[in-house]
Amino acid sequence: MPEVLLIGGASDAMLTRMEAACTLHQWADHDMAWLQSNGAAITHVVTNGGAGVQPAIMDALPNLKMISCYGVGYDSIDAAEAVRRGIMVTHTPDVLNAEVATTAVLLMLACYREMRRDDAYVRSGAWETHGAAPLTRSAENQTIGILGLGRIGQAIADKLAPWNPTIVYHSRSKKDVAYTYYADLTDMAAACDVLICITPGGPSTNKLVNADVLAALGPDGTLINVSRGSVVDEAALIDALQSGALGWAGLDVFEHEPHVPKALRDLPNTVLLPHAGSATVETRAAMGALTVDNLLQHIEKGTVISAIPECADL
Ligand code: A2R
Repeated sequence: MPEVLLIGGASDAMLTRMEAACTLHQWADHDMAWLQSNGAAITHVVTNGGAGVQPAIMDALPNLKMISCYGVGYDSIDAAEAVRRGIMVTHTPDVLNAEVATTAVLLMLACYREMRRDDAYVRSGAWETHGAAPLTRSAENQTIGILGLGRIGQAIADKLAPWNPTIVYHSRSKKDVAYTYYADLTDMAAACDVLICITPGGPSTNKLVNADVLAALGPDGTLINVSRGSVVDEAALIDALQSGALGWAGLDVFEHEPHVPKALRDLPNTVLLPHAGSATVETRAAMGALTVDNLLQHIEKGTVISAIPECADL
C-alpha cells in the first residue's frame, strides 16, 4: 500500500477512507529523526492550508509525488519548489465559496448593526435600566469594494445582492464583469464604504492593505478580512481603529494565528472570528471529501480533480 504522511488533523470520515487505501503515518506521532529514516517510502502528503509542507519536511521526502491540501489557500506550500520537483499539489476550491461568502456578509452586517454591542446591551440588563440602545448604521445601498474578485469574491458579491450594493473590485487583472474595476487599491478604498479582502496570501499580497489604504477607506469605512492575515498590515490596522482613522473591522484571519493582539481584542469597533470562514460541519465535510478524492485518484490513476494552477501542466 502507498505510504502517506498526514500533517495536521483529519475527520473520522477522511481517516476511514485513507486507512482503507494506504499506510497512514501521522506527523503528530513522529519527528524529524523518524522522517529522515522513513521519508523515502512516503509518496503522498495530506496537509492543510495552515500547516502546509515546511521546506525541511519536503527535503526529507525524496520520493514525494503528490500533496493533497485541505483548503483553497496553499500559501504555506512552496508551489514553485513543488513544481520544480515534479510534485503535484491539489487544493479544495469552490466547495467553500458559499460558506466563506456567508462569513464575509455576517462580519459586515455585525459591524454595521453593532451586533456585539447590542448583544452585550441585552445581556447586561442595560436595556431594562437605560432604555433603547443607540441607533446603528444601515447596510443598505453601500459601495462595497472586493479585493480579489475570484471564486469566493464573486460568491460574496452575489450573496450581498439583497442589500442592493454598488460592487467595485480590485485584482491584478480586469474581469469580464459589470462591476467597476479599480487598477489602484487605494483609489478603490477611497470610493468605498466597505473593503472586503479575499485574495490568496503569500508574498504578492503581503500587507497589500496598508496604512494608506486604511486611511482612504476612512472613519466611516469598514474593513472585512476573510483572506489571510498577511494581506492586512495588522499594526497599521490597530493604529487606524484606535485613532478613528478607520471605523470598523470584521476579521476572520490574523497575522500570527491563533495569536490575536490584545489591542484588537480590546477594541469595541471590531468583530473577531477564529479563522472560521469555512468552518461548518457541512462545508468541512465537503472539503475533506475532495481532499481524499484527490489523494485516492492520484494513487489509483495518477490524475487529480483540483490541481493548484501552478501544477496544471504536471
Ligand atoms: O490574479 P487575478 O487578477 O485573477 O486576481 C486574483 C486576486 N489576486 C490579487 N489581487 C490583487 N493583487 C494581488 N497580488 C493578487 N493576487 C491574487 O485574488 C483573484 O481575483 C483572487 C483570487 O481568486 P481565486 O484564485 O479564485 O481564489 P478563491 O478560491 O476565491 O480563494 C481566495 C483565497 C484563498 O487563497 C484563501 O487564502 C482564502 O481565499 O480562503
